[in-house]
Amino acid sequence: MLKVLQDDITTLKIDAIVNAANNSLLGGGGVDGAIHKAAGPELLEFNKTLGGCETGTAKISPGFKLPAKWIINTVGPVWQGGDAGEPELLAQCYQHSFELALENQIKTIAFPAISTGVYGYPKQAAAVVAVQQLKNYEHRFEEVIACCFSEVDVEIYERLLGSGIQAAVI
Ligand code: AR6
Repeated sequence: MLKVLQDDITTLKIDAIVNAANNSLLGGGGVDGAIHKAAGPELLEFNKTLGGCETGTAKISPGFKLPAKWIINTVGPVWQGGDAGEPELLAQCYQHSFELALENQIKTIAFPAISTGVYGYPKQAAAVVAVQQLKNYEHRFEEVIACCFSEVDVEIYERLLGSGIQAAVI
């Protein structure tokens, strides 16, 4: 089941939340800062052992003090105008996060709108990529949540879902 929520992702009591991190995995602003704050300093100590993360890939950490059991850290592309492979890299963030979730028997997972804050990816364009990937994988999970921070994001996701984007065969 795929659902759109307007919420602070750090409050969700589910198997895994996805973090829109940076290549260091050592924290930052936006959703990354909120997740580190809510998970506690053990997250930083743990992530120091991970050796960073390439853009478009993902690494997993325990949720520590979060209600969520796991954090899947992924690194979205910085928007550079759209001709630098941004859509492919963004799609890979969702794909690698989902694959890591499947490897770890995760059944319920929530994603923020990766790259659409500090990294400047236009919200609508990013949501097209996100919704396509969320639909591709939803049948392999009990619950997939698009966790939006703003009402504008909720409207964009709901419009796209209503417009009938089809899942690709994977
Ligand atoms: N819950 C859900 N969504 C949130 C939350 C929250 N608590 N806080 C922010 N968002 P951003 P990026 C939304 O900037 O663009 C960090 O410094 C936000 O409104 O967090 O991928 C990292 O360390 C937006 O829709 O991530 C990197 O350096 C979305 O999350 C860099 O920012 C993503 O915004 C990554 O930039």
